[in-house]
Amino acid sequence: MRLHEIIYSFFHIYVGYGDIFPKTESMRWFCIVFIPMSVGIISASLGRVANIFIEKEIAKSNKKLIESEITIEDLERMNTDGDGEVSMLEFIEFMLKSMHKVDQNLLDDLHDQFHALDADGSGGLQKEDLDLLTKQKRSEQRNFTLKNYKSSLIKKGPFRFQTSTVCPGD
Ligand SMILES: [Ca+2]
Ligand SMILES: [Ca+2]
Repeated sequence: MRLHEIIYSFFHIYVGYGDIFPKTESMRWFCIVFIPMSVGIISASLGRVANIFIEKEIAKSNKKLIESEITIEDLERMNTDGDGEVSMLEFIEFMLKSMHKVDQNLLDDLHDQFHALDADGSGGLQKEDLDLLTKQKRSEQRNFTLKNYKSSLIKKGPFRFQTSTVCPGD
């Protein structure tokens, strides 16, 4: 493998007209390994460079958002439950959405998960919620077992008593 062949392989990748191509067996094998590898490395490098610019822009935009003054309209938009004030949770959710760190679907899913865990509906998660959920789960399992037992009895058909064909007077 000669130096000019290695240089040709670069032209082969980046120009690719086919007028320059590897002639020796060893150079062909080198190209088989080198071409896919170099395409992968260059793609990854370009991706990283692009990410650096994107991250810089996002950081700049987030800094601008944090430093910006909050208006009455912002407060009204943040106050999602309409109780007249912005809670810390409402503020954080609003800022995360504005920074494109979360979307509304993810927030909705998290709200649903919280409400499902808050079994007593107190608005907070306590040990009592977990106890209540465990009891509900056991009760559901018991009902499920009972329902299965009933349906298995129904499938077997009506229950019949054995009646004697012999009359009592005989
Ligand atoms: Ca509120
Ligand atoms: Ca609770």
